[in-house]
Amino acid sequence: EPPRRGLGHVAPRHDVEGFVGSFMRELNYGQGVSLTRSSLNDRYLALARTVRHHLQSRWMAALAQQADDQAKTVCYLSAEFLLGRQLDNAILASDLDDVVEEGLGQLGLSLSTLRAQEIEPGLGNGGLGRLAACFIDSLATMSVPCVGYGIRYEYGIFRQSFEDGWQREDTDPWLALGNPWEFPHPEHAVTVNFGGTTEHYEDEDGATRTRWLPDWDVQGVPYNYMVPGFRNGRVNTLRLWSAKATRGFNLNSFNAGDYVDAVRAETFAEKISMVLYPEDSTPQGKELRLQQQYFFVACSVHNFINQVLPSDFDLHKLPDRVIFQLNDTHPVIAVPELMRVLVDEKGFDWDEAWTITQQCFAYTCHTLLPEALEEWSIELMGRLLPRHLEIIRRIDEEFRAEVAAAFPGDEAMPRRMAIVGDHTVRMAHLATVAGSKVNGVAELHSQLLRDKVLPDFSALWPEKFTNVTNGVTPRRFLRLANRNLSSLITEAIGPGWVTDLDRLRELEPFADDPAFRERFREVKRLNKATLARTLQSRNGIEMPTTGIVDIMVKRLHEYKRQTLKVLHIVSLYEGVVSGRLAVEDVTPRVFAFGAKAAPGYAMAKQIIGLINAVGATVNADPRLDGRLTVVFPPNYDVTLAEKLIPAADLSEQISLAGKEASGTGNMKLALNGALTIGTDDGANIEIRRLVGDENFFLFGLLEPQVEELLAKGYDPASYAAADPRLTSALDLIASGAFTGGDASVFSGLVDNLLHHDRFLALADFSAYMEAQDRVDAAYADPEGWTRSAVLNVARCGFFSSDRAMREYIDKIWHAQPVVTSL
Ligand code: 26W
Repeated sequence: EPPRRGLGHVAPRHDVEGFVGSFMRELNYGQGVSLTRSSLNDRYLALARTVRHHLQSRWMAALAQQADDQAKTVCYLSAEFLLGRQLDNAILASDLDDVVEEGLGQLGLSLSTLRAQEIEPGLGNGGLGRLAACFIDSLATMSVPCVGYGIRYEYGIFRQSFEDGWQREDTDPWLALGNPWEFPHPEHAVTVNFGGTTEHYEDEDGATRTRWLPDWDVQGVPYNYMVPGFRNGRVNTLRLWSAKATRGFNLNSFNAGDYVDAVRAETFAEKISMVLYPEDSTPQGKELRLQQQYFFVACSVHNFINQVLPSDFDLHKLPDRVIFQLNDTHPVIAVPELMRVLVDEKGFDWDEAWTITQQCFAYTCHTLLPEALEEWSIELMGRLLPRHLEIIRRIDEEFRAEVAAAFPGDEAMPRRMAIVGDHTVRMAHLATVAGSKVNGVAELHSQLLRDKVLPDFSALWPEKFTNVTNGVTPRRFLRLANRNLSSLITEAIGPGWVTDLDRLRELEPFADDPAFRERFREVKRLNKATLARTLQSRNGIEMPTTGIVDIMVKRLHEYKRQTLKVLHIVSLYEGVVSGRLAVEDVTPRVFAFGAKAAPGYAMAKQIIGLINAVGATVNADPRLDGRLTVVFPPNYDVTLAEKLIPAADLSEQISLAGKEASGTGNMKLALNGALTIGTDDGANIEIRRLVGDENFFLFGLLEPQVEELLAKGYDPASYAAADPRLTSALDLIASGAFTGGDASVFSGLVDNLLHHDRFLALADFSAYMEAQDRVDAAYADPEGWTRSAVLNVARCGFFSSDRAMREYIDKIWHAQPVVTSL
């Protein structure tokens, strides 16, 4: 390829010789070491920088073009982006696989050794953060202008280890060895204000206006990340903000003579982006978290308006050029922030600003748990963001007047719908009032959102509510994570599926081809062997590679019901030990778990302790003849997911119906040829409809039945009494059989199940056991099982995040793809 000096940059050479030269220059002059003296980390960094050149050159072209064209940009505001490792995705996107493999080979280096050196950016908790990463991947691949905006946490999600089976948390110093994927731009730092008071004043035209007199500030320094499309020449930007003390801040204290105070001020300011909050369902109402939220949102709004848009841009036309998508309520403070900028800083009338603001936002809700809906105390909001609280109050007053007019005589309605409650600001209400659209993340979730979570709002504005079922990126979770299956698919139907996942349908006829099925089984065998090697070297875990690989990977939460899975395992164990089951009749299985518990969630940590205790006992008991194995590798993350998912035969999606908003692990597993055992919940419903009842193991109460049971009074002990297997399993746990005879360790957990069981695990136990019998029966017929597995792959194209993005574009954003000239 010739250099393209006309664009102001030189494209790197896309051949082996060019790669080797560039790699050696990075090693020698970037890292300052010779090949012979270089460490593994030196080599990884040199490789990463060599690969990134190929994206950078596209990136510069994309940025130059973005400034020229008038396209609408999607600003995806998210407190979390759970990206996973970058190297392989960058190599894939720039079509460098062969060049890198060959080039490193010439130097006597191996790609697999170097890629293992990368520490993944764990800047998210789970589903919501990973979804954001999938969405920006799809938008880049579809050439839609998008900027992802978030926080560059210095410490991502904690590192989990087990001590005697109990979770221990350590910090995640992911930046310690250098990060070749980010580009800091301190010259574009944004000042963010906090605290203080507001005052009214008269402007030149005699109008009364308000200004904010803050009493402290920090700087947000942007760090840009490349978000490459799949071989389409498009590279979008993810802009993560890092907090720095402002110079003025330090100087004031310094002049006052207190040097130590000045240094303290610095750490105070920089604390804002220090650490990701590890709760993913129960907001803690912590001041620092509100600071984080306002910090990144204020930086992002400012950046888009003042640094991305042309300087002469007429802000009346803002809705033509931007949509701010709110990833749950975490960035909702952006709503009063945009109002403040338009009204206080740009001199807009209130009504005019509100009309614009409402068109610029849309809100995605990711939960159904009432305790997960964020509310901030009025006192805290007033102390930290006094002007924003005023703005929220005015929005609230006008909104309540609108409600009163729409429902005359109904006095309870405006009170129920209020944004500002007695003591708190309800962020979901603010998001719903401000957003042009509100969406849930799977069909059932969107319906329950309308009917149960925000019924008054959907009565007032039925057309505001919509559904977009989640999706996952086929690049990372099929093409990269499962190269064996990808090759088999491509051999059968060509490579087009990578960007057009519906084409997996063309695999359907192969489900009836015995030779194809045998090759499909060979892929699973290889993937299981790879997983076993990974677990061995990562944790010294011994994993058998025969039998059903039965996987449950997701955050630890009672509603997701890892306990139900444990009760199944304990029941099988108890059955064999008591003689109720003949060991020869037990289908060999590996039960694999991956799950982190929020550090403050005591019951979740108990459940982790229980899984490990049961695992230790079951794995060591010779009476089981090695047929049941529990593996629970610590620190489940995106990197481990990419190894577990391709090896799975069975996908456990067993949340209580009506509680899991969507799930996305369920999609990744089905797409990789695992069969699902699942409840009628979240996206499971859509998976089952697509793959067909006969290729899905459904069990459990339906959502309306859950409601009914709870309404008439749920007595978990009666379910335990009604199923002797359940009685025995609970008794065995309570007896101390898994804790060296100490009955006290899990007594709280068992009591909770027998007397509270908020998520109806006992009510669904018998149905779950019966479904697991169906699984065993199906697995006994390898041809039938493989046929179902192939059909799962063939029929899950719908769950591509490309499709999800198309729906957001059509229903919510009305944005257009932009053609990047290569
Ligand atoms: C601490 C407050 C809090 C509350 C909720 C933090 C984070 C959350 C998230 C909304 C939790 C979350 O990740 N939800 C998951 O979002 C996925 C993507 O839409 C869904 O697939 C999961 O079902 C949902 O649990």
